[in-house]
Amino acid sequence: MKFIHTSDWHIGRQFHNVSLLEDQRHVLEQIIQYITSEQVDALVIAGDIYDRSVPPATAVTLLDEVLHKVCHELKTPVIMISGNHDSADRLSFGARQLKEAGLFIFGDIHKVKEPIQITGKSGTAVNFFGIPYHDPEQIRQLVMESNNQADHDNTTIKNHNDAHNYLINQISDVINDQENNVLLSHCFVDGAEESESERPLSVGGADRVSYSPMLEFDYVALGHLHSPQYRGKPHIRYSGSILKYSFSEQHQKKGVTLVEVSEKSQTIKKQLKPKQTKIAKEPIIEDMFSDDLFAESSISEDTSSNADNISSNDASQPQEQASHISITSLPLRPLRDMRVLEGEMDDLLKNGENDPDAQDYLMIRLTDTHAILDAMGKLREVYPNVLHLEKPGIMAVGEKKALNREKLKRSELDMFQDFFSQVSGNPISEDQNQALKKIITQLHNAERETKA
Ligand SMILES: [Mn+2]
Repeated sequence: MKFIHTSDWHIGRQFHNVSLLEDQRHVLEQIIQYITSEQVDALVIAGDIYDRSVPPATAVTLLDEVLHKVCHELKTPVIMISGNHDSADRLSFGARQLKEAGLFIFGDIHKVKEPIQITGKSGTAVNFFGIPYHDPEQIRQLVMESNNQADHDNTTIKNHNDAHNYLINQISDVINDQENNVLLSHCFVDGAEESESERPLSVGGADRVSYSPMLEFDYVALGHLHSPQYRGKPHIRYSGSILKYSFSEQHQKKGVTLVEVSEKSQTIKKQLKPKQTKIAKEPIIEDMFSDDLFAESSISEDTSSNADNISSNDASQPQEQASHISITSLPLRPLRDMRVLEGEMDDLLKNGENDPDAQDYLMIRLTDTHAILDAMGKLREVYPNVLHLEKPGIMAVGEKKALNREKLKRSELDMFQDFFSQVSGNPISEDQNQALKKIITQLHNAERETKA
């Protein structure tokens, strides 16, 4: 049984006021092609389908087109959960009716115990459980509603980890570990690597959850983090976003994950421990993480900084990937890449003329040490999608100068001289220079008086 795991589509996202809709359409078409070429049995989307809880109409239309192609034309079921950017209620519109059409939307935390079973062309069946994004308050409410008095008395939900473990315990009650079970969850697994384009789930690190309760699943399709990576075990994995959504992601390799599930062998079944009725809550203590005991690596080759916490519960687990699960990354090629270029204006303009990827979304760091008039306009003549400009060259010069009043005056003078010569085409004359110095001094005096 084969499925594609993807997440963090963020349809409708704007980047520096530019709509990425065409870029998103471009990579979503590649996912549709992979469904055909890889003979995939299901498409799994682990949340953040939309970028906003109330997405623009164009975003809704694009998702509608994609789902029509996959569910209706390719007859491939789609299983999705809502992420922290989605409105679970809005995303779940028509969910009960859409099941008939092969679209399975998990947006309700009350229904985590109800898996969707999909049987692949190979004959192997897989149960998909979905945990939509939730905050601890929602789970506190859920516990209150619970008819189970023991639950009511003994469960305190203080943070995201408690909330997540509570829901996994609910699933543990019904799971059959002789079968293949896949979990979808939109959460921040502790120790995993952040990117700049994710919206924090809560302030101050209280949003982290432990991977260890998820070890009992044959595969965990995670969403939320935009860099492809795994935590704890290779099968507890983030596919990453479909596009780079910040310049800090320029070196990440975006793609989707192809997962092939075979029947569990008798050996694996026998190795399985008797089912735990409750999973111990493990407090997360960030300072404990010193070694990367599982030697995880992120697919993106970015170095993963922190190791996850290892509990005694984990140590008894086999360390390598289970043989009935095979995982492959399939790359997505963007319409326009996101890059950072650094250099002097003249060199950048020269290179830009012959750059086959001049349409890429660019952040440019200008290293020129003098001010340049309308630098953005000049660069956009060769690189039309320069979205952000930094001037470390000028900043560096500024930093070298001590910030006493005399020096400050000089740097203002320098700036104006650069500006003047670019506008007029001539260097500033001595008379003009004297007049300028006088004005700057007057301004500084006036400023000092207002402060005093
Ligand atoms: Mn996201």
